[in-house]
Amino acid sequence: MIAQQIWSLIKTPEFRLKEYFHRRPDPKYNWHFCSGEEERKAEAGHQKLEDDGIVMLPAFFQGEMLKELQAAFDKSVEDQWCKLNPGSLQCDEFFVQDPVYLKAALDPVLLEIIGRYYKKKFALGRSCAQRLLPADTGRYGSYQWHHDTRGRQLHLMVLLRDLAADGQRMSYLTKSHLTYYSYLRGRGQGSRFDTDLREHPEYKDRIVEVAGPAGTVAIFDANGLHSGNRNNNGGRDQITFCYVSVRHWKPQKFRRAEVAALEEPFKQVVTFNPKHELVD
Ligand SMILES: O=C(O)CCC(=O)C(=O)O
Ligand SMILES: [Fe+2]
Repeated sequence: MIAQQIWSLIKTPEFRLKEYFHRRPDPKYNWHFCSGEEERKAEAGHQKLEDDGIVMLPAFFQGEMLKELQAAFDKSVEDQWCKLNPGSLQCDEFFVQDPVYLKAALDPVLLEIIGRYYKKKFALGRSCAQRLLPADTGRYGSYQWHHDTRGRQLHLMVLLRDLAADGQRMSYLTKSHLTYYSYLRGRGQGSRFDTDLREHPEYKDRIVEVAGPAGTVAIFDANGLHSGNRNNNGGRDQITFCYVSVRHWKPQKFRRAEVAALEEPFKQVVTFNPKHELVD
């Protein structure tokens, strides 16, 4: 433990410096994804995200778009049992399965909020479609209070079915996105914060539940503390898009023709990921 603490003392300034540069806006970046009424909606959403580390957009996707997302999702997760997470189905490579996923991930209002937050280039760095079935209550993996140890990074969660505030929702501690945790607290067990939350019952008033009607969107900075919840109160159908601006890229496959049809700066939200792959 002493060795780890010494290592943390050495490493923390280096990581803080990296994070300082990561957070610096790029004055040349042009992130304008929409205008008029849409831009005003995005402006309000961005302000909330900046203040709280999370913005909830209830029933953001509706009508045909929501139905298409639900139908594509049902197919993507079918039989995709996840070994790491009991009682769940998961699919990580869905952009090639149905164009509706890229349409949702590149929604102009959502990208405008994200662009205003990063103020520099970003792209889809990881994505996941996940169905949680009712399960025993348990605290493990992402179902404990944690931050994602990637510094400032935005995740966008789309709820595809109604989700109750005491169901298998994700909880987020507002205003915790501004804290920069030491190297030690960003590693392994150290990055789990269940004890901190137990020791501070007053934090309860700051918790936002990612719940609501089907089509609800939450955008949150995964540097802030958040926790999934497993329980028996219904399931959860959700798509998560992670928008990355530095380092934490995962390979992502997209349809060449769909990407070719995109205009800047939308195209960049695919191609700025150095690990993106275009397939026919
Ligand atoms: O699915 C959840 O409830 C947790 C999600 C999470 O930890 C994340 O997106 O970083
Ligand atoms: Fe997380």
